[in-house]
Amino acid sequence: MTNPLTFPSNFAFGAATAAFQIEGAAKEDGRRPSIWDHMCTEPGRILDGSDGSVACDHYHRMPADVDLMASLNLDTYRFSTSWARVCPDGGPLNTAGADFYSRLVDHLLEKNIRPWLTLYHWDLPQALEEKGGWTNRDTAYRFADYASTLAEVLGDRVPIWTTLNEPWCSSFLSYAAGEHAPGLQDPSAAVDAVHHLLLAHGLGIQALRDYDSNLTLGITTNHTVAHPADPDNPRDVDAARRIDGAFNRIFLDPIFKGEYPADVLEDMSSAGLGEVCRAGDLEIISSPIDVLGINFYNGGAFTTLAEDEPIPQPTNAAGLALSTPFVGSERVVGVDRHLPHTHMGWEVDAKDLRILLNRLQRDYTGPAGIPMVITENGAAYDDKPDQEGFVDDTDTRATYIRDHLKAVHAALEDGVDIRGYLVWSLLDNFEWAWGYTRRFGIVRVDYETLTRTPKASALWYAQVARTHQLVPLEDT
Ligand code: IFM
Repeated sequence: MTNPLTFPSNFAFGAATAAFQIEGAAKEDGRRPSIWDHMCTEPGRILDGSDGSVACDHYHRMPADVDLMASLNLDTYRFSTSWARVCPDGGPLNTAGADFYSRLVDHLLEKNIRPWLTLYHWDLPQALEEKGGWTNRDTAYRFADYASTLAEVLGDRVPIWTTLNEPWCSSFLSYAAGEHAPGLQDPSAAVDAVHHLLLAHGLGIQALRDYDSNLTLGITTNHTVAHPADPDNPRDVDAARRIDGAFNRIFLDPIFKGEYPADVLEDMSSAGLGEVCRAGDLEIISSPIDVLGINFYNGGAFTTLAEDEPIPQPTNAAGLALSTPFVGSERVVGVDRHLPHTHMGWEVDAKDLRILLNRLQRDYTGPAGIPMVITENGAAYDDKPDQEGFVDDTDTRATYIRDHLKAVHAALEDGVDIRGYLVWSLLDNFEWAWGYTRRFGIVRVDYETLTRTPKASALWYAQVARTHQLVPLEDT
């Protein structure tokens, strides 16, 4: 029998969540509505018609949830703060709201769990959306104020800060496709949002750096590996180039190279990418960071439809008509690679993660001399609990995580500087347009009783976190 793969002793093993997806307490202690509260009131937006008013009730169950993390041997917990709770309506500090995060951080530190804070995981205060949201340049400055305000409260105890989670989702999926809040279907709004989100990131980094130059600062971006459906077909090669541009390079080139990629500017010229960029913005956006967070779920193969082929009509989870997320051509579509799929319909191919990590180090983090951390990776499966509420997800979620950890290990052996892996997610939670119908947790949440029950994946992952070895699944 071969020895299990071993990770470095200082490699972080943890879990990630986001405020809107788990907290609930939507109207407590001065919290005001976010764009997601608003989105949930609109018919047809959320598959099961649910909302975030209770979610996992983490706001009231936080100490027990932290104890649960400790029992699973997690050394790092990545959470997001709700802007609408900390600075309601995008205004000044709401002490009662910020106190929740102060208690969370204290509890984590008591349990020797490193707090990793994400400032923006998609829940913009609705009051700011009503002034244009991310299409309004001013939102970037309000974000910097929010970053400084929260640094005054938590900067003495939180060592790692992420500005934005997955700006692709908060721009293209939110302002062009219309699947995510605020649900617009306007490519011009989306490309303006891209720029203002990047500007917010840069201003946020500067504000946090001014507060304390010793903080570890970064951003989390979600990436895909775009394969041409047929590498010998120039149309497919071009489709893959566009997807790579729209998902990967449009964010990473400004952050690491201080420029938008020329081909993406060209692809998205009809929507006006870069038109809202002012002198000095790209210097702000490329302010140095200390770590790049990578969220990875799937790669894909792409082709360009011929002129006479109809463009498929995208819909949201509930069947509502959407627009394409916009990659500079609505004719670019994904091609089925006949791989296994998760409950999200996303194909599973862990090899793509290794390819991605090598590429990102080569093109971005290597030249900048900074490490990466996998800030999200995991999978939704249609769990079937037994009578005690226990889910044996050994053959599904645990296998997915094991295979992706193998890919991370392979990338480490390739020489890629990766410092940790945070599973998405600690708990089953509100999966945006899918409501509570898709379960990503390694811990099951019974939404009737709010009872938490670690799944087989959690018990196995706890052993990996404790030993830093990829212990065989059958040993759990
Ligand atoms: O649930 C989301 C999370 O909020 C951001 N990254 C992807 C996850 C799964 O869709």
